Amino acid sequence: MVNVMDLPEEEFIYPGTRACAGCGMALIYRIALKALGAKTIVTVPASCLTVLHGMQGFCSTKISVYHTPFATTGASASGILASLEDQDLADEVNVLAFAGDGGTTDIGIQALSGAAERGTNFIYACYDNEAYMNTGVQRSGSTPLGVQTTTTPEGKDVNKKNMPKILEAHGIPYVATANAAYPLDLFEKFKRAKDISGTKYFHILSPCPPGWGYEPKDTMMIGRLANETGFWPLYEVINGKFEISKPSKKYLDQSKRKPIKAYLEAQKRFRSIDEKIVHFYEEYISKMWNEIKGRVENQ
Ligand SMILES: Cc1ncc(C[n+]2csc(CCOP(=O)(O)OP(=O)(O)O)c2C)c(N)n1
Ligand code: SF4
Ligand SMILES: [Mg+2]
Repeated sequence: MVNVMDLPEEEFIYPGTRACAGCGMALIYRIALKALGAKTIVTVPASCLTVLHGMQGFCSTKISVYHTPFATTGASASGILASLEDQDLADEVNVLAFAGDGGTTDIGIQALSGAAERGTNFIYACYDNEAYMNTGVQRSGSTPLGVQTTTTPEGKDVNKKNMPKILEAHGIPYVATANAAYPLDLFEKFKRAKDISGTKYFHILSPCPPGWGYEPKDTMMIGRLANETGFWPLYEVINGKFEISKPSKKYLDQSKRKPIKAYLEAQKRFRSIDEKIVHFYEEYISKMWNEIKGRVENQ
């Protein structure tokens, strides 16, 4: 396990971006770039990450960033890689696609699925703030049950789709979940993915103060609660082998998990939920962890 002293001092994001205070996505991006280093080209669809990069003529990162239309992230990564291969540079330069949950689970899923099916040698990272935040908090396919958004004012009536599982079903060599509140785990996973050939997929919980309804100072607390309640298990699937990550390991024991209410009540987006939805989450978490237990025990 890496410790904080192992993180490179070099920053690839300049100070003073246009992201909100306490943005989980900005932290995820900063740590991922530290793991991948300067020889990285990023492709980004419309999202809060576009806004972080700044207006035409400015860029808040030291590395090259390509802004691609919403639906095309996987296809643009394939194109960037083909160009690098043509120049014999593909072994030296990492291709990184970085997209929000709307851009991944909804509008970009087709291009991503195609790139994964072709075995494109790149990393695709979805930062999941569980709604379309940049355009004012509309529901996405990754918004959880009961969440109030501008398009679900009474709370979303279905739960989020399981994107890591969908990517796992493509048979790619690396799938990982991560969480902005566990930057060292995130760093280690990006380092590992960098050395694996083929399509690597990350699904990263990205707390968002304005969209989720909590104070910017609480981003780490909220992210940690997602892990501690069992809502967001951290794991890797490497060449089909399932591995629970260290920060989540102890939650294999149900008695160690905090009640899901602690997570739900800390965020205004869940303010309209009733006991039925709380019960749904208890069952959802229990079922998810039984499946994880089965996978851990059957390796
Ligand atoms: C084809 C197309 N449709 C809609 C938009 C408007 N749009 C820009 S960003 C965005 C939200 C993106 O949501 P997500 O991918 O979850 O990223 P986040 O904003 O949450 O970071 C939308 C709908 C667009 N730019 N292009
Ligand atoms: S709206 Fe949320 S995801 Fe977007 S920049 Fe602000 S904190 Fe980050
Ligand atoms: Mg989003």
